[in-house]
Amino acid sequence: MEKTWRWFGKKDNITLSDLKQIGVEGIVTALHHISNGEIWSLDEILDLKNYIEAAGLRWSVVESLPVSESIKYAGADRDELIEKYKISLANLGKAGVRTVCYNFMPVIDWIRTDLQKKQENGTYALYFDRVRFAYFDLYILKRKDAEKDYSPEILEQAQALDKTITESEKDELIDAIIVKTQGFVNGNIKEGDQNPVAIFRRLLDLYKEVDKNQLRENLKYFLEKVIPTAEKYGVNLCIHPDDPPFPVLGLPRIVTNAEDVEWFLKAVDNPHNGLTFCAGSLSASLNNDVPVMAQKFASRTHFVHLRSTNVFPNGNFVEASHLGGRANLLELIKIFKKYPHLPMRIDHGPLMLSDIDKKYNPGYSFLGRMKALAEVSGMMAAVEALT
Ligand code: DNO
Repeated sequence: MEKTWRWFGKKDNITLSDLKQIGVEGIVTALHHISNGEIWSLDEILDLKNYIEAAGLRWSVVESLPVSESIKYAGADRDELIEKYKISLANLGKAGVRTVCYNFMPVIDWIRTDLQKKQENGTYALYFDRVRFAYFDLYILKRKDAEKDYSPEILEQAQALDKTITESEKDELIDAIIVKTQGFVNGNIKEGDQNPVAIFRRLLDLYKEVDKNQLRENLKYFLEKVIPTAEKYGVNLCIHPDDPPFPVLGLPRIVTNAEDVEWFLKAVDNPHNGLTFCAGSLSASLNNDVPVMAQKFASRTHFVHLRSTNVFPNGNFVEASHLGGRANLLELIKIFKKYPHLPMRIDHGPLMLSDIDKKYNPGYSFLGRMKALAEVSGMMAAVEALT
């Protein structure tokens, strides 16, 4: 696998020469300044590509070329947006940037309730707490009929939380779930937006009539239109699994388990229609055996995210060390070893040491990811030598 790193563009405080020093080979990035739904011009793509190459690196993967909400819920302007998406894909192919990650999760890109959960060793990890999430849904969002989606125990614990939670803790929860995790990945809500909860409610409303089958149809419709362009320009598209891989906020989910991936790969059975194998996302469901899934889908995997989680008996999960947790990265490295050019990035890392006050995007601090890259590089070297 090729060692890549998610870099947020020229404004990222982590520079390309920093990355060169720590053994990164390829860059994962996006034209973050272009709004969702707008065309990525060849000039803009080439400008960034040349900048990356001048530092002795290559632009290996686009993460993400975002899919507009209207394509996901089949809004009136979806065909127009799909045409723009095809132009961006063609421009990427012409520029020689040939791996493109995206996701098809309605409204919200990825979800955590706690962005700095203190760990026993003093570092901080990203965390998902079922009660705090239910609290957000029931007491902050006040989603209609939400109580039907939770067990009596969770409802009771959420009610208890309501008695103790402070206003600033509520704001922190809103910030974690729908603001800080979203803006930097070209999501729907950014820091500074007024009344994010109201924006979020309006977005959820767009999916009132969309169930899982309808979402699958909308994805298939999109793929049938874009895959021929991807094929023509030699681009590999790779969908990112849903994070977390279980139902949230009454929204349909699209890629959560092996059955979903099988459906997806068959829906448009073309090698350019592939998967981002995000080990961390998939590992957060106890129903997923991550190495078994990797074995099954390796040949249609175009991009790998290495990360792991620990899932607790109550369903809460925490991001684990890259050497531990239930994703089993060592096994994954053995499986993906067959593909020397397959881009792999370290996904998230612990927040630690002098990075704590540096305000990196959640999950994307420098030292924690550098440590994880060193651990993964060690595992890769051992697998190479011993198998
Ligand atoms: C968060 C990531 C997501 C993911 C995008 C892919 O750290 O898992 O932002 O990269 O959803 O489209």
